[in-house]
Amino acid sequence: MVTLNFKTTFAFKREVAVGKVEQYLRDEIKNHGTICLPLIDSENSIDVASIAKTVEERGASAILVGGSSAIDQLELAKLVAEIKSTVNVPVILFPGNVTGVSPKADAILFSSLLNSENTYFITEAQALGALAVKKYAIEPLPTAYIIVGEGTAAWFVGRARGIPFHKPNLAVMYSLAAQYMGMRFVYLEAGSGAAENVPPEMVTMVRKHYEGTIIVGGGIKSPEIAGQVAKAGADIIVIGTMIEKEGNWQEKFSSIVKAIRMR
Ligand code: 1GP
Repeated sequence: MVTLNFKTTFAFKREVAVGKVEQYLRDEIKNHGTICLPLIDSENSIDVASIAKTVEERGASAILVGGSSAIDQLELAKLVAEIKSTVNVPVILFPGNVTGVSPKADAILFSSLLNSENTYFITEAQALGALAVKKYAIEPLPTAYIIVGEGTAAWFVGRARGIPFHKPNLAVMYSLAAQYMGMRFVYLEAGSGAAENVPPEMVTMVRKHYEGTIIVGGGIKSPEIAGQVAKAGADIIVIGTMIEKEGNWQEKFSSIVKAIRMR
């Protein structure tokens, strides 16, 4: 009887390994080549409902909500609910800490900051947040978060030993390790508002070796750069600061979506 129980458990686990949101993202990537996920920072954004509606109309495949310094959980819950009631695309949490878990979201980038020097950001925050993710039935997307470069909030808060921009082989090593640990997403992060984006050459190298979904973000503001990063092999491009800071961001957002779609 015990053996049977184990078998049942394992079979069940295999079935739920890829959830609805992950499957949806895979389909979107298959249909479009590279997709765009705008990031709405819960601390900085005003008029989130209208931003969410606009990005959805202009081709966002899902919406990320979070930020490395987000600490107000009530505010975050309100924001997620507001976005959920406005758009049909999935709302995915992008937490910088345990405070980034919020009940109404569809999924969460359940991330380990692999190149942090502090174990809190590699396994401890994850352990502290895991039960809440389960309780709220948020789909976890197993993600290796890898910080490239230095000087950004994510780098500072996460105590990262940033991968030098000209050392793509280090990014490959971390990405392969992520794959061997079962992480189906790698997020190459230059940091929000970074002066320099993750170099396309680094993305190309990671693409050559890593078999999961590659997310690239930080400092991507123009269709040209977004197009280069997509062509290099990114599956998902994240755009945050451009939406927050640029006056005519709507047109630019559409151009970015157009530039990265290869199918
Ligand atoms: C930050 O990668 C995201 O975590 C987005 O970066 O704000 O620079 O677009 P930007």
